[in-house]
Amino acid sequence: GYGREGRARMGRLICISNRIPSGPNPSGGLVVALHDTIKETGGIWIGTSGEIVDTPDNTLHEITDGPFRRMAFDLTEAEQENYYFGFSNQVLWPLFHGRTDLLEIHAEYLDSYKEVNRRFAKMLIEVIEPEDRIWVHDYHLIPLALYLRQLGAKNRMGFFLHTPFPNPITLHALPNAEDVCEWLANYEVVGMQSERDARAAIACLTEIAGAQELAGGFVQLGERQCRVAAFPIAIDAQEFRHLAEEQIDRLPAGVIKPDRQLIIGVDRLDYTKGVPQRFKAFGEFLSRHEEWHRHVSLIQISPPTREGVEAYDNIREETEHLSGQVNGQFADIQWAPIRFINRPVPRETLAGLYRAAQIALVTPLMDGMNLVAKEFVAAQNPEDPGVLILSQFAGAAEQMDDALIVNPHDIEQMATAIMTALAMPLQDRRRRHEALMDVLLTKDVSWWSKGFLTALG
Ligand code: GDG
Repeated sequence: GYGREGRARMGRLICISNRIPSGPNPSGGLVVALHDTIKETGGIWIGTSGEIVDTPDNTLHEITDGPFRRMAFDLTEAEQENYYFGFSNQVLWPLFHGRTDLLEIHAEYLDSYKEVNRRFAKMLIEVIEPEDRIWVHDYHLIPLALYLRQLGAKNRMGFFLHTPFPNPITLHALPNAEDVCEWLANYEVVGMQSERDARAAIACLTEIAGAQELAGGFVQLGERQCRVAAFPIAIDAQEFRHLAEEQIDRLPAGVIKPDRQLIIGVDRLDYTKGVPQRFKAFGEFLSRHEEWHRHVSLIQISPPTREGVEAYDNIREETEHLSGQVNGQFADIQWAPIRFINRPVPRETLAGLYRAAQIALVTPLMDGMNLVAKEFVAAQNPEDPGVLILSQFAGAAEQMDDALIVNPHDIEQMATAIMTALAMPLQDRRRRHEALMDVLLTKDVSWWSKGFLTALG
């Protein structure tokens, strides 16, 4: 091998993400998708531990509990600040979602981002073997392949981006836009959530880095050739449907009320998710339709994330203000139109709520995929399904065109869509649900991981 791991085994899958899946029983879509392949190939999941230390690690440590092998390293306080909250979440996250107005460009953020990726590569090279396939996840770790190659790694390496990828004009807002292209070109496979993002990545590679576009999504940059393609991430729809069936009867009393329709929104409290626009649209709907007062309410579940970052504090204030405003304008002693919940809800409850709801509002301004859209559809009762209102800017819209597709910037159109959904005849709801469910069952999470791993070879 490259390192001290000993005898080379055949083709382990080494899965790499910023945070390793935590706890003795890690869950979540990605874990479900990759768990089996990791186990079967004797693979490892490697990433940061979530612990903060004073002196940086120089070797990966084993996480001993759990169903598959995991290794981790700890970040220092400064790395957490600059690599994670800084470059990853105040540069790349807003940039990739088209929010150049929120960019915080600072040299120390970029330096730390590169440094953490370099340090990670040095620790990895000790662990990986020539036959291993390496699958790197998400925007925190884009340069990893380049740094591993600089240390001599010749492995097949794939990268999957969970967020959108910007067009060249937007990427140019980054002083080192060209580096990002070069980083990407060091993978054999660059996976995007949607065709939109795959096209954008190819445009950036050619226009910014001067790469040559070849047939079949292949791109040549200097010595390197990589394939850029869309691999839309998915859920285990079957499992989620069962969970929802079982959980709808276990919802706390009072959640479902006769004579009251339920609209649901579920999003990490993030400025990309379009929650302010959603609240405004619901307010607009209520001001148009007095006959619906007391007969419909919106539950918005928004657990806080990335707290302490200014843009996140601001979105929290803005959404609290707007929900207060709508409630102030329309509530009476029996009814408040919006229930805005700023804490995480257990996954089981979420599944039950989706099934209890007549409408889901999934209206991000920009989103890589959006799994809430898929979970809502999977949770529905096929005999009497609810209606998905979906932003055209969610990657999910490419696959889910039987939803009611809306422009989240167009408040009036969204208000109209709420009315359309509430009035939609059963037959129409069934037809749309069937078509959507068909996509979810054929293109499920194992279809997704197999697709990527096949491309990786
Ligand atoms: C990124 C990309 C891409 C939310 N609140 C609670 C809760 N959730 C769960 C949802 C869903 C997940 O979190 C959110 O996934 P999304 O896909 O909607 O959005 P991001 O978090 O932004 O994810 C996105 C995704 O990566 C995967 O590639 O689709 O585009 O931005 O599963 O159900 N779960 C629980 N309580 C909550 O309060 N238990």
